[in-house]
This record gives sequence, C-alpha cells and structure tokens, in this order.
Amino acid sequence: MSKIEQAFELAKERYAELGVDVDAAMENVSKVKISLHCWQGDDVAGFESTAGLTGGGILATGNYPGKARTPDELRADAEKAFSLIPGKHRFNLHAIYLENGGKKVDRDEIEPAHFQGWIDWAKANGLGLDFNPTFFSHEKAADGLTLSHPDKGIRDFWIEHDKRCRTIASAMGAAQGSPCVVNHWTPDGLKDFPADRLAPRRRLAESYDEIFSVQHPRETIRDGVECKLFGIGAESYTVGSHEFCMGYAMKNNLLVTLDAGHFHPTETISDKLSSLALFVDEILLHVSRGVRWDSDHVVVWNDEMKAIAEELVRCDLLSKTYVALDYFDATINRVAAWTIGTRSALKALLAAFLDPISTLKKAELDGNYTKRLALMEEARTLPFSAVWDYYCEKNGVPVGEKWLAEVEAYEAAVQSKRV
Ligand code: RNT
Ligand code: ZN
Repeated sequence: MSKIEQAFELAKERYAELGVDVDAAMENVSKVKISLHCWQGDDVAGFESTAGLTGGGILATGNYPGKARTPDELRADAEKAFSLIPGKHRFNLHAIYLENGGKKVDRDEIEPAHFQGWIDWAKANGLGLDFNPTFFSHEKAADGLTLSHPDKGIRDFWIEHDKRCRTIASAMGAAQGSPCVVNHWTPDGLKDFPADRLAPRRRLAESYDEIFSVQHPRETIRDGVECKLFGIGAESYTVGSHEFCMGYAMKNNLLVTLDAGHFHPTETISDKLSSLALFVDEILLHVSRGVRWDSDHVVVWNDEMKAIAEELVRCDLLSKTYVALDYFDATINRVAAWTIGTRSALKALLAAFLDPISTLKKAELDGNYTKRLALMEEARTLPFSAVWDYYCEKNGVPVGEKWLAEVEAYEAAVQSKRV
C-alpha cells in the first residue's frame, strides 16, 4: 500500500466514526462538472483583433508573460490545466473567442461555423462547452451602454449579436448532447447620478424580451442573466442590478446567475442559494473572489467558497446548479490560475460532502446548538487532505503541490517561448 493509500484508509476510519461515508463523498464530487472560463487564459482578450479588453466595467491587471495568443495556444493551455484537475469538466467560451480566419467578422455576423474548431476540440477531449455573448470591448459599447442604449440602432446591433450567440450555443448543445449554458451579462451603467433609472431598465427588459422570443430546444441551451452591483466607470447605476436580473429571470423562467464578486462586500451569494432554490428551477454560479470589490481574484478555498459548497451539498442543489468559474489574474501563470481555482472549488465540494451533515442537522433540530458548534469546529480538522490526495491519485492527476512542477515545465517549454 502506498503512503497515500495508508493515509486514506486511516482517514476513512476516522470519518466513519462520525457516520461519514468517504467513498460516497468521492463518488458524489466526481459527478460535478465545473465550467472553466476560457478568459483566464488570455486576460479576456479574445481573437477578434489584437485590442484586448477595453471598456465594459471589467479589468484584468498584470502582465505575466506567456498568455495564449491564438485558439490553438489557448486550447493547449486548457488541456494542460485539465490534465491537472480531477474529473471531467466543461469549457466556457465568450463570443470574442471566435475563429474568423483572419477576416473581420463583427459581433452581429458570427455563426456556428466560427466556433466549429472549438466544437471539434471539445468533442475530441470529452468536454462540454458553455457560451457568452460579449457586450464589451467594442466601439458600440464604448459609452457603457449596449442593450439598454437609447439609440435603437445600437440596441438592435446588440440584440442581433445575442440572438446569434444563442444560435451558436444551441448548435454546441446539439453537438455535445448536453445543454450549452449561456450567460447574459451586460456592463450597462452610468458613472454619475442618473436622471432616469427606469427607462434604461425598461429598454434592457425589452431587448431581452426580443432576444428570448427566439425559442431553442431545452436540451440544447439554458440561459442565465447576470447582475452586478457596479463596474469601473459605472459606479452610480447598473441597469442590470440584482433585483432587475432576478425579477426578469423569475418572470421568464431563466437561470439566475450569481457571481460571487457582484454584491456588497459583506453580502454573500452562499446565503442566497436556499432562498432562490425555492422559486427558480435552476441557478448559474460564477465562482469568483472579490477583494474589496469585484476584483476577480483566483478562487481559493476560503470561507465563502466553503459556504457556497456547503449550501450546494446541504440543500441538495447540485442537480439544479451550473457551477462556472469567473476570474482573470494576469499576474501569475494562467494555467496555474485555472488549476488553483478549479482544484479549490472541487476541494470545497469534497469537504462539504465529507461533513457529518446529518448529525449536524439532527443536533440543530434537537435544539442542541452546543453539539452543532462543537462538531462543526471539530470537522474542520478532520483528515481531509488524506481523502483529497487519494481522490487525485485515483483520478490520475498530480497529488498535492506536484502539479506545480508540471506547470513550471510547461511554462519553460511552451509559454515562455511566446513573445
Ligand atoms: C463581469 C461578469 C462577467 C464577466 C465574464 C467575462 O463582471 O462577471 O461574467 O466576468 O463574462
Ligand atoms: Zn461573472
């Protein structure tokens, strides 16, 4: 027996003393598919042009060398990350990651053919694809308004863009045999006090109404609308606020997208899940890490990640929740950023499955809050790492920090050669 197996067997016994079935926990976590965001690989630049991220209330900071410059490079980097992450997962594309063969294809001209390379790659690698319309980094978004713009011509341009995105997503869903999850996020907002808060929201709702009036089979596509508190340059007013998006999604049977960085600093998305679950069919999560604001730091296994995973497990929400990552750190190796964030999310889920939750719930029902707190506290130091290490080994991915050497070797052989 290897050291990892020995440690695992001891850990399994310890968990069994608390009534926790470790094998079931590993089996449960292996069913969760996390959607890795393509945009960590190149700082949200995309392949439309060489302009990179402009405008739109999101910001990638840092200049770590070696970012992916072409679809092939991005795919190679993603494959490297996937090889270091246990389980089979998904890949989340934005419309600006099209393959246009070197010819300008504007946002209102994109077609499934521009994503055929991605569809073929996903199939070859056993991945599902998800998709996003891109309402930023474009001259028609330069003043911070898109679907809510007062100019009908500009609104129509973006409506056409989103309709095409949904057609592309539906084609992806049909090709992969699982729904392509489309997230609709608009940066629309105002820097200073609005005189009219209602009209832009009415226009956004009308634009969405037109976009979603096009029906696609449910087996191929799911749509979510994502709110935000504020963005850089849109500090005073966000058209797609939480109330707007939640209201719109509930009324129209769409997914509510919750991004962990899009709320007030002490407001958590973990606490929203149980309430939402009572009233919506499905939820889309953008797991991120805001530091002081929606800074999109790499996800780590912190209190909020822990709480999100606990809610998903304890409320039995994984079957109705799509878990996607959303962050972009350009100051560290980007393959490492994917690996750290995804492994952290999976760790949090495995740990949540390993909690002695039925005992905790029973103590709570009995009014025995002493026992509840005592057990929760003891559960923090159960031998989790022995189970996680074994889970990684069983899935054929590096155990512990060993993945880092692989990223360093990849950086030396591949990423550092990109200049
Ligand atoms: C921006 C939103 C949005 C984007 C991605 C690139 O604040 O979180 O989800 O990060 O679509
Ligand atoms: Zn997001």
